[in-house]
Amino acid sequence: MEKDPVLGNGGLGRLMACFLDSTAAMGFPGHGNGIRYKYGLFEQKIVNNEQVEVADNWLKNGDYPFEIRNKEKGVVVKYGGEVVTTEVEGKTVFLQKNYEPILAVPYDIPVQGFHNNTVNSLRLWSAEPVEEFDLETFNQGQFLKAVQRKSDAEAISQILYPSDAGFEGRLLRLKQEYFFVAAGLKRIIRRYKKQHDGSVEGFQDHIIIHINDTHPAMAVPELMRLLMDEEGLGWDEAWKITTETITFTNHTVLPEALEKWPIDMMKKLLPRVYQIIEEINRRFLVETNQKYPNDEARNYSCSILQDGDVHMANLSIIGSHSVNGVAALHSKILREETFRGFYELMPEKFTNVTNGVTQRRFMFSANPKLRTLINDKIGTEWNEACEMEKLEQLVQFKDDEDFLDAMSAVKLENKERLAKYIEKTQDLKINPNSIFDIQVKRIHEYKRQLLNILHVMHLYNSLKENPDQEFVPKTFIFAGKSAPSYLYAKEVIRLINTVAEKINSDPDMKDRLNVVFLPNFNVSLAEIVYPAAEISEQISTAGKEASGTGNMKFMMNGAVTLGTLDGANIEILENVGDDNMYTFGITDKQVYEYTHNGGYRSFDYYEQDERIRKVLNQLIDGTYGGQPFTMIYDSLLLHNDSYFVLRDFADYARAQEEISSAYKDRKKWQQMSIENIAHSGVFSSDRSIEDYKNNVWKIK
Ligand code: 8GP
Repeated sequence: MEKDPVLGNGGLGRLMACFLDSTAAMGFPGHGNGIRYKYGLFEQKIVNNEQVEVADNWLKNGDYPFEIRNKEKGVVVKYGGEVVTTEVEGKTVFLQKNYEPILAVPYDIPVQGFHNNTVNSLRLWSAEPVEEFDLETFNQGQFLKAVQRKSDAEAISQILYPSDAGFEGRLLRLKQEYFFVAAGLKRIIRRYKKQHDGSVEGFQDHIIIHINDTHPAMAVPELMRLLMDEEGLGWDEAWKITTETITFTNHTVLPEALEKWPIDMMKKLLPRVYQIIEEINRRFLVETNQKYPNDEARNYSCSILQDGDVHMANLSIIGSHSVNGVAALHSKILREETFRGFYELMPEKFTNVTNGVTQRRFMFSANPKLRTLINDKIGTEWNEACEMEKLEQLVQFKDDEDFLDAMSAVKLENKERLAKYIEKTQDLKINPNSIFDIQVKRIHEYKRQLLNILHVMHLYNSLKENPDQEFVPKTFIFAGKSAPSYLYAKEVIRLINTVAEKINSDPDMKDRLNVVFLPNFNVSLAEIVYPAAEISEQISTAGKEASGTGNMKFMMNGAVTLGTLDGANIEILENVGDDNMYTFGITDKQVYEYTHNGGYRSFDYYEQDERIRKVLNQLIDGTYGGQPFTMIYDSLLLHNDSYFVLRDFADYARAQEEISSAYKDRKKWQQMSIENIAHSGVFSSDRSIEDYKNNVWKIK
């Protein structure tokens, strides 16, 4: 009954929820650390076809039923002030003075395993003033100032920044990042010492701290600080423990998402941490320049400090012993492009762990009828023991007509469930016998929802021009949020909803072509969306989507992927074969070539392809009424279409046509669906966690 806690933006946060689930299911002691945001990601409403953001007051009833507040485990986090050094027994000691103390209070949410006795935890930190009211200030009659302190403290865990793939360079964000890192590390060390006679010796043999993207990258200097300033270790000892403890995953290659903080900001907010960063960098550069004196330029490209900024990915790589991407192609791009300089210096650090998702939520729980049907056929072991690779046995029933019919019937029921939801929430009746073609994910130019909707506009044109054509009915379903400040993505949402309004109200389109935008995509909605899908749209510009995880959720529910050769789509293709997936579009190499050496002219595609010309003109000629979509039109023509939407349009339309004709052969379609389910086992997050265990964390 409770609201979904929406404490992340998209795939990055959801992946961690899956990983916590798998870690517990496999019986490993793995715990999460994060922030108990008072307001999670905004709730999305659609008003006049546009996204409107409403505050997500998920704690409005006071608390979350599954959390346990542990005030006695609170930790003080220190901001600002200055560092003073003194000599104590011949040793230099660093002290932070005149700082602002904030109390971090943990709320623990149990993470249960599956049919085992493991209960791990997700620890979310909430910021509070060290004292409710600063008595001294209060007694002096400065009531407002006292209250101000309280709200300044609470501001730290007030709200989740809503940008999925952009860097938020604000002071409050930097405070947030340090907040949960400092508090989390302090508790880990305290607990370790309690279990090891008050000493940190051997820490790295028992503890792994995994940096999930760079938001917790401050773990590197902060662990150094704790080990040196609070535990009295020397630099070399502390560095050995730190680097042997920390591992790092990168989740994106988009340059605008790579975090870099102004040195001045960092220095002021975290003076001691910044000193340590400087020293880490100095030593790194000395060492690499000595080892590779002829490669100074390359060595400098790996510097943590560049042009007045602290580069958090560089800090994470230098401070950890393992660096991985989240799908084979992504890890390759990290080695060859994004972190090439580092790869040349330390190739042994780099590895890949392809993402996965928890089948327990996205299949067992979301699609119980499918689970039961499969149990009847291959027994319950795959399900009870979570051995997803056993699903491969399904392939032998590919010609079992009764089984195919039963699978079809389950899919239809799931489609009807979604259709009912749409009717209830949008007062729109859609045809449950149409192809459910679904794209759900954050709205971003590189994910190319635009390509999808431009193609829908083309289908509409074609049906209007030639109403008697044979046409396999299709329902295109979209969902996803845009960052509130990402105006372009918001225009794409407006376009989708505007096109939907026009098509859905055209009686000629009834039961033939419909478009739906489902507001406020979240896990609860996802649970009824994935099981109902027949086509999974994974159409990002090649090289841009690190992995994608929705692609896996669709696949295990029997949807067929329509995708570019990007992220984990490539591995889906390797597993199902090209008879069971529709691929299209240019490759990451071609994208690289165009981006670095030119040769692409979007206008050529506008001139030469009548379908494109027509839909682009309709963006601005009033066909869809209201405000013209000038920003989109200009980006595609004037600014040469950075994400190659027009370049891939014809091939995408070709793939869509193939899908329509394949759908007519219901048996063949059902067989494709079974092949997808049967080969989805490797995309379980249990497999990802197994890979982390063996190749990254190296734990027994
Ligand atoms: C996302 C990737 O975009 C997605 O392909 C991948 O499946 C997911 O991570 C899980 O690995 N990355 C991010 O959301 C991301 O890097 N966000 C940070 C920049 C804010």
